[in-house]
Amino acid sequence: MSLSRQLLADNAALWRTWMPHRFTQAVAEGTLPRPAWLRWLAQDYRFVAEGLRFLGALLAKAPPGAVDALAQTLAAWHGELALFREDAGREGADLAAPPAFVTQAYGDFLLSVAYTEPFAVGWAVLFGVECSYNDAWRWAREHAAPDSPYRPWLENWGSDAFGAFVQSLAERLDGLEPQLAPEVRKRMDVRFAQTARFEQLFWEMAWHGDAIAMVP
Ligand code: MP5
Repeated sequence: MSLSRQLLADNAALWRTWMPHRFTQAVAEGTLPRPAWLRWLAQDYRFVAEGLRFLGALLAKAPPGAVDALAQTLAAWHGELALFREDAGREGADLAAPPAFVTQAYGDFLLSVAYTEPFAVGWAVLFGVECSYNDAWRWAREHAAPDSPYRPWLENWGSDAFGAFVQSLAERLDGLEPQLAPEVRKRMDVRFAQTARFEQLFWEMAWHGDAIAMVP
């Protein structure tokens, strides 16, 4: 089994929590509560904006063959911010809202990976970030009505074009496998599983808000 498939197989139970999550299911059904939509808009904007730093730090340690792909990804993430601003302006979402706990923690996690882990581990995390969103939004796209108001977002991450981009990330990851030291391979498992966990928690936050249930 290829490295990218192995990582996905090892985290299949977590992956299923957003295929669909209640949030993406409600997106598809057109029943998403407005506060959840506004919260997701503001928090995901923040995630992508902070994610630029992750990509920049990863770019600094990229091998020559990965520089173009990373620079293009950085430009794409940056371009995506305009889509958020457009929708937030129309919908009245507050893009200056403070980060939710998980948004802050996920961004900090990404930066820490970029600075402290070998490049290959950072690439595996990037693959996890993009593949999880592709899978979540592709599910929603396949189940949404043609005139869904969320169409720009369904196309942004759920389209075949985005799927092909994720596939290119997977292929580059698989290409790194023969040179991986066993301890780097192990770090990849750890960081990829953490990425999947952050994705799950991000959907939970988008749906429920930032409240933490107190154990009595
Ligand atoms: C992505 C995202 C995909 N926007 N938000 C989360 C929580 N996970 C993954 O990243 P990008 O930059 O939008 O492709």
